[in-house]
Amino acid sequence: MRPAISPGLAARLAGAGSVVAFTGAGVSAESGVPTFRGTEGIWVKFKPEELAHMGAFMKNPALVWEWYAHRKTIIAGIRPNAGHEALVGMERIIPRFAVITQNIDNLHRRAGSRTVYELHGNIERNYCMDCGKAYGNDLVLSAEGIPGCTQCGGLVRPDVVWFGEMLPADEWDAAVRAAEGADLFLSIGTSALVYPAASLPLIAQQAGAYLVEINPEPTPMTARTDEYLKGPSGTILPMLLAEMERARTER
Ligand code: BV8
Ligand code: ZN
Repeated sequence: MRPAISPGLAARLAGAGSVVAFTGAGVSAESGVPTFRGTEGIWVKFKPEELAHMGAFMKNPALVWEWYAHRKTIIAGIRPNAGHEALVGMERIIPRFAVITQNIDNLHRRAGSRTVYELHGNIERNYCMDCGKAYGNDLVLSAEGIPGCTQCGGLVRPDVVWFGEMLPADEWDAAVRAAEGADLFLSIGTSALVYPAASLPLIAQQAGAYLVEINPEPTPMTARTDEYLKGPSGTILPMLLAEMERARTER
């Protein structure tokens, strides 16, 4: 499925000085990472809000850790896809380029993206809730049941933002600045349901950005976008990169 690139978008791809790629679970779908709200959802019997929540963790840390260990194992076994790689290519030719991701799978950094703002944390990082000691995945995946801090015996948790928790202030502030300064804002593979992240596309558009959505399905935001490219990011992002490169070589 290859939607046409409108002349308006081609012109913006050619001339963009500042581009933001805002990504959600859909950009990792073609790497084999299940999305949250798709039919093949991670654990269809639970809603993310029921598991990715401090209350759930305090009530049943073993169940929440089982969910994260399952996701960590999936993510350890997959690779970035053509969509992640196209964003690395864009970063090389666009004067100011940033990825703002809701994903915790670290695939943008593994693909080679350099400016990546992780709004919801990173599943490869964990920390002790009592003393703050940081842990990688080796300790937590080898622990029997619930990982305990080797320094103070406290409960270790994934370094991700749960529902009801604040986003990391420095990442959020940098993301808002990037959105406000963008000529072109690409909203890629997100259902645009989770706030405050979902407010970034409209912050960008109100500050003057041309807002493009890339998703096989329309979302609650589609009607507000300047352009909607219907299709998978693994196909569409390489097309946009090729258009950017063509326009720059013809200069
Ligand atoms: C906050 C990390 C408050 C964990 C995540 C009532 C009670 C409590 C809170 C709220 C409430 N009402 C609203 C809220 C706020 C809440 C919220 O927005 N809830 C929603 C559900 C309504 N937000 C929060 O709680 C946030 N914190 O508000 O703090 C506060 C304020 C002041 C002081 C103190 C506190 C924190 C939100 C962060 C939650 N953590 N993840 C983890 O991952 O385990 S969110 C989680 O959902 C992921 O990060 C994910 O990225 C995110 C959004 O989902 P998407 O990425 O969009 O994925 P989804 O599956 O939904 O969609 C995939 C899309 O891809 C689809 O559209 C599909 O069509 C498309 N697709 C599929 N294949 C492809 C594709 N696209 C392209 N190519 C393909 N091949
Ligand atoms: Zn500790």
